Amino acid sequence: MNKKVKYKYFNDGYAIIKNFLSYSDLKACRDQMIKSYKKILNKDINYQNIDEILKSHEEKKDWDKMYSAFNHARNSKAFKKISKKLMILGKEIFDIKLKSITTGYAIGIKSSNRTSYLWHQEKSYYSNLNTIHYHFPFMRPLNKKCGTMSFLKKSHVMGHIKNLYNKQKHSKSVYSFVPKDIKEIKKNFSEKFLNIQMGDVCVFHENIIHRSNANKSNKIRFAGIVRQQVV
Ligand SMILES: O=C(O)CCC(=O)C(=O)O
Ligand SMILES: [Fe+2]
Repeated sequence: MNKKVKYKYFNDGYAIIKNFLSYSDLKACRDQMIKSYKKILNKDINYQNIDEILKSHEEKKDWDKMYSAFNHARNSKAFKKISKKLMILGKEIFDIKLKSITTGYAIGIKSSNRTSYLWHQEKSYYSNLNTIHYHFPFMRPLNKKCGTMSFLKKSHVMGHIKNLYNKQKHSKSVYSFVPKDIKEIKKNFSEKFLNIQMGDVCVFHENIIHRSNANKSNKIRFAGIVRQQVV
C-alpha cells in the first residue's frame, strides 16, 4: 500500500490513501467546525442548516466573521490530531521527518469564487521550504459537482515555476500565483478532478499544478487541508 502511494506520488504528483481517517476523526473536525461558526456567527448552526447559513453570510459579505470562524476551527485539536496522524504516515511512506506548517480547510460556495484558487503550485507559497500537502473530505465526499480541486497530472515534473502573476480579486479573496504560461502548460498535461470518499486522504507534491472548481451543488464543499514541512 505505502509503496504504491509513494510510486503514484512521484509519478503523477498526487496519490490517494484509502480508508486512512476514522469516522470519529472526521466527525470531530465536522463538529468543531459547526461549533466555531455557531459561536462566531452567533447563530443556531447545525449539520442540517450550515450550508444555507454560510451561503447567506457569503452573500451578505460577512467575510471577516467567516474568516474568524474559519481560524477558530482550523486551529482546533480536531484538525491537529489529523495532522499528527498524517505526520506518522508521511514518515512511513517517504521515510522523512515532518513538522506541521498549518491545518485548515478549503471552502467552496455556489455562485462565489471568492475562495477559489486559479491554477497554482503550492511551492509558490512556501518557496523556501520542502513541503508536503494533504487534502481530505470531512463533511461529505468530494466530486466534480461540488467543485472539487483538480490537478494537471504529472505537472510536478516542471519543477518550481517562477514566471508567475499574482491574482487576487479583492482584499477579502484568496490569491493565486498563476504560471504566466498556463495556457501552454495545460496542453501538455491532463486535468484530473479529485474524486475522494470519506476516510480517504489525497497527498500531493508541492510542484503539482492544481486549482479549485466552481461548485454547482447547493451544499458547501469543505475540504480539509494539512501542510507539512520536511525537517
Ligand atoms: O480545494 C481548493 O479549493 C484548493 C485547494 C488547494 O489549492 C490546496 O489545498 O492547496
Ligand atoms: Fe493549493
